[in-house]
Amino acid sequence: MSRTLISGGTIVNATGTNRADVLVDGETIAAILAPDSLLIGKDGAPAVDGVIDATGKYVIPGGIDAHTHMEMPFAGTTASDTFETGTRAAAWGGTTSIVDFVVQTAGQNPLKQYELWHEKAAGNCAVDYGFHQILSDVQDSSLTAMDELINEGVTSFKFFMAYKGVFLSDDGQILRGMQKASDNGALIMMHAENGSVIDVLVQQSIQRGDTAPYFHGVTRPWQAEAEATHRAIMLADLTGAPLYIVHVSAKQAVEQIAVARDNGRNVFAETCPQYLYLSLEEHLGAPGFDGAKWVCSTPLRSRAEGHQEHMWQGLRTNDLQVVSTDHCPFCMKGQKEMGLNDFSKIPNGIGTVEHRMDLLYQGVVMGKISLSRWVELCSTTPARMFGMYGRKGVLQPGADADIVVYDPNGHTSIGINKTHHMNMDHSAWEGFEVDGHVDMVMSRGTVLVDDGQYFGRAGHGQYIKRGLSQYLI
Ligand code: DUC
Ligand code: ZN
Ligand code: ZN
Repeated sequence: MSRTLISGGTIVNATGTNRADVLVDGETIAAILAPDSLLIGKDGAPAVDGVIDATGKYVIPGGIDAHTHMEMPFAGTTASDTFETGTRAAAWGGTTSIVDFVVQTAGQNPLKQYELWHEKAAGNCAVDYGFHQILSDVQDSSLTAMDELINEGVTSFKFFMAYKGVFLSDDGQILRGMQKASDNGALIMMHAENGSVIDVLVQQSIQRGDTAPYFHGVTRPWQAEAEATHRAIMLADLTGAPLYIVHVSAKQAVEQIAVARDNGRNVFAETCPQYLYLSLEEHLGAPGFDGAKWVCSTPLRSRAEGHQEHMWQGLRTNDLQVVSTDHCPFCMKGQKEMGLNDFSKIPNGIGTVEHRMDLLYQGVVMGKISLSRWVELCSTTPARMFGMYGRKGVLQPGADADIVVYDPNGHTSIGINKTHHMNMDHSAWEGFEVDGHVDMVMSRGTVLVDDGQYFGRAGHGQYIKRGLSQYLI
């Protein structure tokens, strides 16, 4: 088996940083070595097959994006990244594992859907992948299927409090799912927005003639998110199920989560880069139909109301524990433009899987989070939260050699004609110029990206059979 030394860098784990070399043997990390301590061969070179020079750079565990929707059927179309294109873009950006969502809608058998998602992903992924299951049709057979799916490594289940007629489960159905989870150890993930309220506001807005993308944000107000977040927390409390709120964007929702955690409840939450940087005013409110690029749910929030700064604060204080992307890309042409005269017909979603590591690194540059916290939010906690830690999310002997060499002195220009590999005809991040650069990406010992060149292949990525969340007792 081939041995590679990553030498001269500063290792960053969630627990701290230190100057050390990483010895990779085959697919795993064999040792973390004091700098330059590896035995030298007869020819004077280190006794390894290859050396990657990481001098002056950070060596971090590969990113884990725990919330993606590759080729997801949604709103009469399909997310534009396939497992092939989306995981390739992930690799370019230093993300070496994704957890994608199997979709069950009314009348569908979750186990059949799980098999279908395997068919979509197998042989196509550049990086490793796991699955969560969306349950939209809660009935006895779906609840029984939860047990079987857990045995398959699908240990987290997403419910929706919005999207009536498509994904929405009512409170009784959610309660039943949570009761099951409190028995079998599954983690309940929640899309927390009050769908009934939103549906009325949307209808009224369209009737008034307020049809532009901006009104997508106006008709999904923070109250709808905060109320649903509170309700989800109460339902979870009633059942004892652990709860993970996805894509939090409203500061009032964070407040609900913080109170629950302070009261000792098993409540966790993620936010996404779009809620840290983008806003209702500047992006959803862009001239003409441009705002459609940023139609996603939960929506971008008002900067004047301070939601973005509050998300950063939540990441710093651990009221929020994970940063995922909710990667769900749609092209403007033929997809977003379906809602040209009616924002409610714009497919919801933004593509970010490629840029999450860079965008969050700006938190370090701006002094909002530490280096270790960056790694914790983007890799270590996702691994622990979703039952992958030890193998993923940490640089330690025995772990998969999923490693990124990150250059803090590098620079990354984001945009459709620049560092963009996602299958989209635009970028939600066009024009972002950021400090730092993903120099080298290794997945299970194989170099996927090095110095601006791609060496990965569809089919390298393997299914991750996940365990139960390591945050549960
Ligand atoms: N939100 C999105 O923006 N897209 C897909 C589903 C979701 O919850
Ligand atoms: Zn959602
Ligand atoms: Zn999502």
